[in-house]
Amino acid sequence: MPGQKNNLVKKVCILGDPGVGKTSLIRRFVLDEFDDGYLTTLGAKVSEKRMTAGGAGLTLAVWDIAGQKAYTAMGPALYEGAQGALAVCDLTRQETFENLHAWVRQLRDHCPGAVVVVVVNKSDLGVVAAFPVRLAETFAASLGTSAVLSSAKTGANVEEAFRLLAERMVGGRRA
Ligand code: G3D
Ligand code: MG
Repeated sequence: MPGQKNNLVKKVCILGDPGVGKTSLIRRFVLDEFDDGYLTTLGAKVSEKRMTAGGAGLTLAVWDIAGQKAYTAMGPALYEGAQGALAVCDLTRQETFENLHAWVRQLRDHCPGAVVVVVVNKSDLGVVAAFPVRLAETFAASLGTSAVLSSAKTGANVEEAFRLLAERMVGGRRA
């Protein structure tokens, strides 16, 4: 069917502890395409963004965790049908990196095939880094994926993180 290739919709979740910058990253990425649809019963907010990846048009349905929820509080609805996730931590708080293991484990329990990209956010605060970025890179490598150092504040590497995720979901290739 003509155009079908351009109608791919991929569900992606933005995971990570409260305050790491999940909502800020989505706002930065989605810009004027921000969708205020609020699924209060599911505790999540969904924004849509059209983009091109791997030569094909696709729509990312980006699921943000509403409120200040820890991984222990997330139910299966967040993860159901997810094909990818950004696992986000905060460069200035080491525990947010430690907790990424639990976030990714929970995602994998529900969606074993989901593609993950590790995001170390708040790179603009690098002078007060609480752990070496190398640790996140090693963790990402153990998952067969990559780590991206981003700043939702300056915009650095935000588009790149989503693009890397989209390309890996579409192409199925290891990046
Ligand atoms: P969350 O959705 O993961 O809970 P938010 O996180 O997006 O709400 O961000 C939490 C706080 O971190 C916000 O500050 C936000 O402005 C800040 N923040 C997010 N990303 C960055 C970044 O890249 N750099 C810096 N310096 N700050 C960032 P407030 O003060 O509103 O709590
Ligand atoms: Mg938020």
